[in-house]
Amino acid sequence: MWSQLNFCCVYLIYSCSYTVFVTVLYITNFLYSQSSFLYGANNVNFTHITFDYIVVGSGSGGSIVVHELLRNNTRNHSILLIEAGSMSYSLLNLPMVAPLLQRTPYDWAFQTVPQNDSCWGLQNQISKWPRGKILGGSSRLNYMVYLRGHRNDFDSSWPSSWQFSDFDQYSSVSYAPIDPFTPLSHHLVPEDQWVDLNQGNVTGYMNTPLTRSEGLRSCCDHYIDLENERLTVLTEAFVTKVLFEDNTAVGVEYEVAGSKYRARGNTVILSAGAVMSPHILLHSGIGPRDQLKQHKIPVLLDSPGVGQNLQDHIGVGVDNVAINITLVSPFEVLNWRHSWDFFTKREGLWTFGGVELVALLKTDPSLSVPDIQFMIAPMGISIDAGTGFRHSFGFKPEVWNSYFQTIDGSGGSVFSILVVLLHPHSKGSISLTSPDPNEPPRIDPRYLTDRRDVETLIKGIRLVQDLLSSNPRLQALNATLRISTTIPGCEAHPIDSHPYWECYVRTLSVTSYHPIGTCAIGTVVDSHLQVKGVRNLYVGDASVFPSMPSANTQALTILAGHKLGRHLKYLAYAQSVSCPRLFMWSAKCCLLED
Ligand SMILES: Cc1cc2nc3c(=O)[nH]c(=O)nc-3n(C[C@H](O)[C@H](O)[C@H](O)COP(=O)(O)OP(=O)(O)OC[C@H]3O[C@@H](n4cnc5c(N)ncnc54)[C@H](O)[C@@H]3O)c2cc1C
Ligand SMILES: *[C@@H]1O[C@H](CO)[C@@H](O)[C@H](O)[C@H]1NC(C)=O
Ligand SMILES: *[C@@H]1O[C@H](CO)[C@@H](O)[C@H](O)[C@H]1NC(C)=O
Ligand SMILES: *[C@@H]1O[C@H](CO)[C@@H](O)[C@H](O)[C@H]1NC(C)=O
Ligand SMILES: *[C@@H]1O[C@H](CO)[C@@H](O)[C@H](O)[C@H]1NC(C)=O
Ligand SMILES: *[C@@H]1O[C@H](CO)[C@@H](O)[C@H](O)[C@H]1NC(C)=O
Ligand SMILES: *[C@@H]1O[C@H](CO)[C@@H](O)[C@H](O)[C@H]1NC(C)=O
Ligand SMILES: CC(=O)N[C@H]1CO[C@H](CO)[C@@H](O)[C@@H]1O
Repeated sequence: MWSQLNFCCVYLIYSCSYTVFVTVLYITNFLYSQSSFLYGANNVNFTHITFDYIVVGSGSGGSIVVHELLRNNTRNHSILLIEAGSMSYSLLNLPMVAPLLQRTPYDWAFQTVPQNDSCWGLQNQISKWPRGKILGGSSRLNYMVYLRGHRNDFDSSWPSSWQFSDFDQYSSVSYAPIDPFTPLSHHLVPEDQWVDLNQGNVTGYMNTPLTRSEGLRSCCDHYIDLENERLTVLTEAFVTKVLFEDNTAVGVEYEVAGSKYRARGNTVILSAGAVMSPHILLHSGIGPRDQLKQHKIPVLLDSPGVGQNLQDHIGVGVDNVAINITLVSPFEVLNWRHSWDFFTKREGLWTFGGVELVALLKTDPSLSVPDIQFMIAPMGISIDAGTGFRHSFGFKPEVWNSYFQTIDGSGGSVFSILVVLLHPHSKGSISLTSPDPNEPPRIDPRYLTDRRDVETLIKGIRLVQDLLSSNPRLQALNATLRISTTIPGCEAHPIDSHPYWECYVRTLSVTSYHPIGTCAIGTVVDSHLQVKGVRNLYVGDASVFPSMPSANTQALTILAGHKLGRHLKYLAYAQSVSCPRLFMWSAKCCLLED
């Protein structure tokens, strides 16, 4: 009775605040699109100008490309940045609001095709793929984790010009580990396992490094110098294809409010993300010949790799640990102290991104790179009584009711050690559904189609069990891995058996939002990220990675943006002073450039 009353309160609080917030978002978005979609220009038709660079997409990759092209560039290059979403504004800098942006106009809200070997607990076995549709792209929806991965990630699938040390040489984005937020930080981790994971040569735990500054979200569009007069930013403009003269990219075609326009540029950079960059290439006639022909798109270049090699991180373990204290209570959002802490100290729940601790671990010490990541949150997705997260992931009602909603209404009696598969063997693809670029692409990640991926995730769950059973401070909180006899479809398997965990993994695993690889270095682009087989066209986003980093993907995407921006500057510099080709990438020329 008491717990039902409690549950109703939580439900009411969250559904009301969610509705209010989303209404505000819709109104703001509407006002923005009415007032102007322009920054630094008077119209949306640039027929008579040729820009030096056109950058498509302002996400983690595109923002940093623009930042590099403007930074210390004395040659007055003109840049047109075209973004399909609208401008951002300061409310959205509050880290706490990020999950609420999903399923709003700031989200592309992509979906995969139904999965056969995974997503059994999701409606129609479809995985929802939020992606940012706003200045800043997915860096505005993400949880701000800044992890670089492991030195050995740059294996033989990468060209030798990509090294872990590039992070030190190029990256100018600032980040810092979050201060311990709940007692979990002190209870969970054995002292000898605290490390700085961003050194790239260790395994262990740390308080999550975040791209956050003074309690506010501070990434990637933050680094775009919007006041620079050499930059024109066009928002709410949807790029449909790249324009070519022979094999040379000369501009893009885009749509604003239903009308088609063209812009000319000497160099075109696609930074539309791992879903949309291959989509734009395909609609430009660059892709697997048979697929283009099937959709009656004239073939400019047969490039079989476009859209292939799709990889994503999936994780299992939301709400997986029961505990007998409350770490973050659902009622906490109403606590006036958090607004006080925010306005006076830039601390507290409003500034919290959700992930308090991260770990990189090896299930076998002989591995050259970590194969499992833990993302540890001091709450479960049941905290909002099924008003938000449940729909963002798309859990089936019966799965929600039998696994998540069984947690009593106080909600705080659970937290999450999300076990993430770092290097999936299963690979999928992005492909055309129609000759119309406004139709979203077909996304098939083929999650868990390779058995080895299931085995690794089960080993990861065993690591969670080891952690919980070996740590006296966690035992003092009676922390136990939740094992449910009622997960639909898994009831028949003996509790805690291998088949039980396989069923659990295939039913409850969810995306951790890291699609990559669909315009990979080696097959689609060269080591300088230029599209092979055509001229003056580059890709600068998460789609260029041939393989997964042992980390969340934004740090590596930012690195790709830096490397591409610098390369283009060097190229322009070398052309203008006829720097000897041999020395083009040498430190000397770089110094002259900077
Ligand atoms: C909910 C969520 C949480 C995440 N959490 C983390 C995290 O904590 N840490 C981490 O490292 N990573 C995280 N990620 C992943 C990370 O944000 C992405 O890997 C990264 O932002 C990808 O950058 P990108 O430049 O490839 O694409 P995006 O950032 O998605 O940028 C693509 C941009 O291109 C625009 N665009 C697309 N198509 C067109 C078109 N046709 N015309 C014009 N513009 C177009 C889009 O609107 C968007 O702005 C998260 C992602 C999500 C969605
Ligand atoms: C853009 O401008 C050019 C020339 O000024 C004109 O021919 C063209 O129709 C315009 N496009 C649109 C969609 O208004
Ligand atoms: C760039 O612009 C500035 C001022 O607009 C001008 O003084 C300078 O000569 C220009 N540089 C080049 C290389 O064109
Ligand atoms: C799932 O399996 C069915 C039946 O075997 C098949 O028709 C379908 O194409 C498969 N779906 C995917 C996404 O592989
Ligand atoms: C990891 O690298 C850092 C600096 O790059 C170095 O100081 C440290 O000793 C290395 N640690 C190990 C375990 O190799
Ligand atoms: C400890 O947890 C187990 C399993 O969740 C539960 O059965 C038991 O009652 C708990 N004990 C205490 C003292 O909370
Ligand atoms: C939590 O469980 C432990 C172990 O069962 C018990 O000793 C402790 O008193 C419990 N704490 C609370 C707050 O219930
Ligand atoms: C040589 C030079 O001008 N370097 C500048 C490059 O830009 C950064 C800031 O963007 C300055 O701090 C450097 O001085």
